[in-house]
Amino acid sequence: PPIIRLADYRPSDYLIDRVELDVRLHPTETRITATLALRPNPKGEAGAPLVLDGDELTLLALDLDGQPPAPGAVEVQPRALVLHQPPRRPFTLAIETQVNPSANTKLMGLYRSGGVYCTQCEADGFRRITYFLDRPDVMAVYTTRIEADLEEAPVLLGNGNPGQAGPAGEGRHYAVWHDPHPKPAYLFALVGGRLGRVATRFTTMEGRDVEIAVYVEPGKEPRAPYALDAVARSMAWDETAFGRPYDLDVFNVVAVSDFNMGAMENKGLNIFNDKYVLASPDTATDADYANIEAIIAHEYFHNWSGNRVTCRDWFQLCLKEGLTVFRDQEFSSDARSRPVHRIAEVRTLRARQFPEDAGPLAHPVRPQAYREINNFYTATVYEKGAEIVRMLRTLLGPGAFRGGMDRYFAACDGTAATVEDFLAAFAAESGRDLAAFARWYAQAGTPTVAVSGRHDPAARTYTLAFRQSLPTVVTEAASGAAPLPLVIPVALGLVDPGGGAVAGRSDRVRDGVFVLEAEEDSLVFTDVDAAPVPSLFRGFSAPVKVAHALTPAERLALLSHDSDPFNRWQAAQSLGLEAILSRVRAGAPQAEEAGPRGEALSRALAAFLDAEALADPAFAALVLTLPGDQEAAQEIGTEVDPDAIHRARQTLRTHLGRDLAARLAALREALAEPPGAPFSPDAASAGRRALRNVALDLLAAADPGLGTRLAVAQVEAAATMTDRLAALAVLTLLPGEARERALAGFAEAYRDEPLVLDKWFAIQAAIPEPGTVARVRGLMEHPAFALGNPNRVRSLIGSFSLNNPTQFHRPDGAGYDLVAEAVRHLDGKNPQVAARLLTAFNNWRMVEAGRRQKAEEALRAVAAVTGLSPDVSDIVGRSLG
Ligand code: DPP
Ligand code: ZN
Repeated sequence: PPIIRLADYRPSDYLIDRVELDVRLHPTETRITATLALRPNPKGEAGAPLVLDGDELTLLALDLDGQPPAPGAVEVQPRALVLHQPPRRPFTLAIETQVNPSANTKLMGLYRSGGVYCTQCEADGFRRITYFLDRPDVMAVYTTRIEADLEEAPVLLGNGNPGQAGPAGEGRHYAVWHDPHPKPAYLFALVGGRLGRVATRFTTMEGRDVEIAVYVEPGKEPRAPYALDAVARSMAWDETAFGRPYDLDVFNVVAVSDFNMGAMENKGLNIFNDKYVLASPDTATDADYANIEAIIAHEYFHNWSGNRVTCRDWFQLCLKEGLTVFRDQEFSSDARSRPVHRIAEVRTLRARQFPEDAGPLAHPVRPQAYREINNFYTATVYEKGAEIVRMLRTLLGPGAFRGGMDRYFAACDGTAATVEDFLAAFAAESGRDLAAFARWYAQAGTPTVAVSGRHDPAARTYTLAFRQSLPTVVTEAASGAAPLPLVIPVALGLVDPGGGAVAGRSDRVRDGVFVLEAEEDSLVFTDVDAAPVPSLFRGFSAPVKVAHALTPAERLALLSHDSDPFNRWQAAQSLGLEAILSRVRAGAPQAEEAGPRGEALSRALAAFLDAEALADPAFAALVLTLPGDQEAAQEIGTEVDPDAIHRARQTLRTHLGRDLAARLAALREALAEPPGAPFSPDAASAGRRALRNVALDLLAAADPGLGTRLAVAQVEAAATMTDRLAALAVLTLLPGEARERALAGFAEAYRDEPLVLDKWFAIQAAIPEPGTVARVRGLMEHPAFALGNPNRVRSLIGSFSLNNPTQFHRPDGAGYDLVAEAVRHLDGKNPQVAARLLTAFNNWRMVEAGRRQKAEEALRAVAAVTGLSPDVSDIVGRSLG
């Protein structure tokens, strides 16, 4: 596919003010009449041909101002409809197209999922419904008439507010929807089908009475109230936190079972992957509840950050996604525990965004070029994009940040905006020059900040020296230019190793934040009597790697005495990571010893558990969880041996499990749920379950016999899916008959629950044993598996490639071959999901030479396939590039 560059952006030559759609739904022959009110764009080129985007459309009829266009004036191309010499005044085009929703396996445009008609138009699916100027800076007011067979599709939903509805003859009926807010085509949606419904009402701060409804597969209504309530809570929160009210009379959410993404923020009609709507204690884990809440909030918040203010072009994707992730993170932090949520955010960033930023798919938060925009819905755009907004708030303070947000919404409401527009609002509000800060959007790669501290007892000063170093990232999507220093907010404090108070002061630290703007800088604290331990990047105040050599004793001081919960957790993580790395670097497996860092960690965790495990179980569960294999691999960076990392981490787990056994067993007792206790998905209850299950996991690592007995008992007696699945996951690490029996029993119990079987697929795919490749191949033949369903594919193949480093990176290449083969099969059906799967190869250059060669062979085999989709060919090209 050709490359598209930000620098080449030009306004559209034509604009569309109004769209009237008449959609006659039919399983294989859906007909769409689009009546478009067009006019030349004063900012475009006068007299240019009108080029409407189209993809896999059958054109049935075309009228220009009520007449067939002159012969030769129209050209139908494979991916466009061209009108030569269009009128130089406003004009109307009426276009009739036909599509086949049942054959649409790409799940872009109009398709059928479990018999329900639905749409997905972001980024460029609307052109698969009708010919259109399918770009986000063309915004129109839509009126949609939907007609369908009454039996097949009694529910008909569109964007905006409902209008007329009624019978349409021959067993058919219709409904009209009108959306008064101008929007880009990617926010268009319609739904038709047989659906169950739950509903509630919400009155906005402006007094608008809104009906909120969640539509699900009939019979699944009892699993919808949690999502419904999350919508109402999101509406209330956006009013309080950002002053943003809802702006239509209805807000509809529809759950479908075949969906490429998590969910989609179509105006007034959010369409969701049912995985992120349906919840019951017996089918959804605590993590599912948290995700549902977060994604409902995310899509709802897009109504302002994305819909009312949309993006000028797809390079600005972070403008809506990074900002909206930040907003949903804040919502979840308010609804749950802020420190615990912050740790979860950072774990995601490190597990997904840091590796992306370190490999061939690295790109700036605002990429400079792309070939396939669907491949840029990435951890960098979303998660690093959110971190940039968070840094802006840290730098400006909450007052100026909120003021800047208000200005942004006021200035850009109803427009298609840019990152520059966003920053301009904060610059105007705060009076600050944000030009250097803007580099965060343009420079790819994870910065490293090296820090060293020096205490001068005579002068009673403590000096911290900082140095930032930035990788030069040369990829297609990045500029490749030498990086310039970033503006890095460093939230920090000094901690007394004994737990006392430190009096030190520096006038360059404001509200606990020092701003590092130059490549090198240093900071002097006065009145410091004894050498303190610096607590740096509190709350993870910037998305950087910190190079700061601390002794185990200093890390322990932070774990025990820091006032910042994030850095307390970080201290335990760092100790764990150093313990893993020192074992890996030592090479020989040194029997079962944990090494000095492992010993230190054990002692620290014992003290921690004694002092406060029960005070905040969710936090304690995170402190007890070692950094993952992938994080250790990132730290090593080159010639990685995934087996060595895995062994080192397992040994450390075993060691911790042994040292802490009595405490862990006592915790399980103390946290046991009384029989018959009512279920609550709230953060406190989830935290107790999490700590109980982390305890089980470590106990099982230390004593497989005991672990098997406890886990089998828990699988059988569990009152929640959280407990049942956690025990089953523990069992998957303990080879033997008990495991296979438990897996078979689980499959039998949930045979009619595809979303639960997804969890069953996922944990089996993650089993770190050589038999797993064959197991996964076997599961691909399971009746519940379907290559056409993205959730199934992600659960089985995605989990294998992302959660099973030793088997994906098998030395014989069988893991790579499995994934590459799945990508090839899937590409003909669903290129977007195929391309996403292939990104698992992102860090292939990091592994040792033997594996590297196998990975390259697998990638080259994909690249050699003729007729690859643009999606997969883009990923494979950049991965090998
Ligand atoms: N539906 C995706 C999201 O909300 C893309 N907009 O992030
Ligand atoms: Zn989003």
